[in-house]
Amino acid sequence: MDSDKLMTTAAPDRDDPAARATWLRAELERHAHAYYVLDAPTIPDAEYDLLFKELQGIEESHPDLATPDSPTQRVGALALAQFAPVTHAVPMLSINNGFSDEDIVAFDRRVREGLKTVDEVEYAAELKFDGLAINLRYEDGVLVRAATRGDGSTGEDVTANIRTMRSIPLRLNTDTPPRLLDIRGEVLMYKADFARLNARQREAGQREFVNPRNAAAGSLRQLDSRITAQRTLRFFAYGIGALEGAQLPASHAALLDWYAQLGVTVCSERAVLKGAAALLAFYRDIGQRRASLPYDIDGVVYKVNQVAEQKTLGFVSRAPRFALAHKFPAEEATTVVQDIGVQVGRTGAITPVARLAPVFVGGVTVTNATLHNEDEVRRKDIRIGDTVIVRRAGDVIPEVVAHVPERRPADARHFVMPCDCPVCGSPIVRLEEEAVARCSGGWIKCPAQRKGGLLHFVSRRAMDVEGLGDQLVEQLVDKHIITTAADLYKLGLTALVELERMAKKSAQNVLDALEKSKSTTLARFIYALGIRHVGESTAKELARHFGQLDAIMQASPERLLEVADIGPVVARAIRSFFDDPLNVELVAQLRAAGVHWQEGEGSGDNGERPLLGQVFVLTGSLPTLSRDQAAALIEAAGGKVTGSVSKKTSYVVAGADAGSKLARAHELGVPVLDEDALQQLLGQR
Ligand code: 5U1
Repeated sequence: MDSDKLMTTAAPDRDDPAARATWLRAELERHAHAYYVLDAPTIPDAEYDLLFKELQGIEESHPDLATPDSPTQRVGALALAQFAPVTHAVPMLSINNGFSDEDIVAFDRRVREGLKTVDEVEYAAELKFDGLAINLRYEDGVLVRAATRGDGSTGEDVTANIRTMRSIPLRLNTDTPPRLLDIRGEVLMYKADFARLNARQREAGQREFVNPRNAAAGSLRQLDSRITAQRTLRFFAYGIGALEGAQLPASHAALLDWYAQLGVTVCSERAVLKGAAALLAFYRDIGQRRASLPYDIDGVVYKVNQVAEQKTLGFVSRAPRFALAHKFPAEEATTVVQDIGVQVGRTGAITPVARLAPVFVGGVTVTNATLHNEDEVRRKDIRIGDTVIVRRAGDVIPEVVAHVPERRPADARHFVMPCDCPVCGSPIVRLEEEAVARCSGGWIKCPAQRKGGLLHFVSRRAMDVEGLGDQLVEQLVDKHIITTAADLYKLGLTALVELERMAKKSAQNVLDALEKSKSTTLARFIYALGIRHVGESTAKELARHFGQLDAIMQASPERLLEVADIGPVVARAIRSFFDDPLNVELVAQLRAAGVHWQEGEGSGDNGERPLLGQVFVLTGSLPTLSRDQAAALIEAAGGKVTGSVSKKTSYVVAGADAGSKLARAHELGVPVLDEDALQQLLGQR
């Protein structure tokens, strides 16, 4: 591609469809080339989808403007010259997208019309992986070629690289292999492998990857397959191309089961469902668990399950009529950095924050995104004025992922870390061994640290004081009504009702919540203290090991090191917290205010943990326990709670309205417990 194809021209008005269509084609071509060929995306997928839809709309309403070379008429972009081209025996098609419930209902209606039926249609539902589509060719059961999708007709030969992937069998697990089998699916990188790879890249002073998809693409399209071999890539099969010498299974679900028998990985997050309502329930269930899946997905896919019905429905120009990708709100979007400010955390950590032109991402409008720390700003080279890719995945704080080099204005400005805390004016210091700069004021001097500490203390997983939010804490600190967490328990109705937006009823609710919070657990109390490096699970381990607060407060670093998961840094942080007389005084005041918990005998070791090694999945509403309570009981007994059902799941605990997880448990033969059975299991302790 010549370099002037990389230039952007100004967008013509929408009221000039001919010029607009020409411009859209050039834009889409340019972005597709960057995405498919260069692995250097210039816009997020969602923006690309919008441009594509707009062009499709123009061509539909003005058929005379449609051209044979339009991106709507073909799939993807050209293959790179360095890899040998491979012509796919059966083209690798694309898939149509749906975004709203209405799109899914309309898809289901079209399918029923196409099949001339009023009955509910059977669909196979699965995940839409955010990776790279690949064709694996097996001849007489032996892997002979692997090719990327390329433009759908011709891809690139990546056999040498694919062979390095342990998850892909070099020979199919059967004595009667088909003469020819083209297996289609996605190569991707797990989020944890991506984080590890980027850490290695950073240590080696090499370029980091923007996201797991780019890392997977970069790894697969290495000319030196020894580099690919060092990267952990995975494969999930979801389709078929050519097949000779075997009977095609009668349904999509049966095809995937066959693949699994042949030793080819298929994802367990799939279901056979009837009708549009069940598809929407599947979408919502996966959407809720999206952030906890080990890999990135950008939606779910519905396919008419019966192959005979798929054949009846056939294809439109670039995609089958029997399938639809139901996309999630994009987790990445581009916007402009208007300024870079700093935020002071509860430990005094100074976090640079990008102030953004408002952008809709991950289902909400985002105006601030974290830049983590000074080194990150330098490493990612983010400047004021840059156009950046912002990511908001699940409930995670939005972050700036990367800047778009081609959109950097000439007057973009560097971020400068301030010398003094913007909140209390104390000097900002950065210890040599730390990545983070901190306000040196401590909570005594710095209201920001005080507010952060108090908000942490009252948070749901700590003392769980309902109704004490940001604005109330802000007022209480700014008006010097409280300084420490112990002061919270001295609050009275008179002080509270004088605050802004605080009616008598709400004030009484806050006081009731504070009173209720006094009865807590040792683990919650330790976590609430906000000791550096002591998160929820370390607090639980400390409570379990020592059983009593005084024992923790007096423990030497050596004794602390005996606790599971505690290393020298954490041990030192705990010791230095309790060496500070102000903290000892705080604990005494909290106890004097009536904060209490059941003290017990510490196990002194890893204790009796009857559910150790057992993996639980919770689904539906249990009659008496909330999910958090059930999870806490399981964890206290040594069990682990995860979000999805697999062969590794020991038990599924199901309540009312349990959804696809229960179906999956039955499918895999995983034992299902109700709340009573769970209590019995716990009661055996
Ligand atoms: N899971 C899945 N992803 N995916 C992507 N199935 C699937 N099928 C596709 C694509 C592009 O295409 C076929 C429907 C042709």
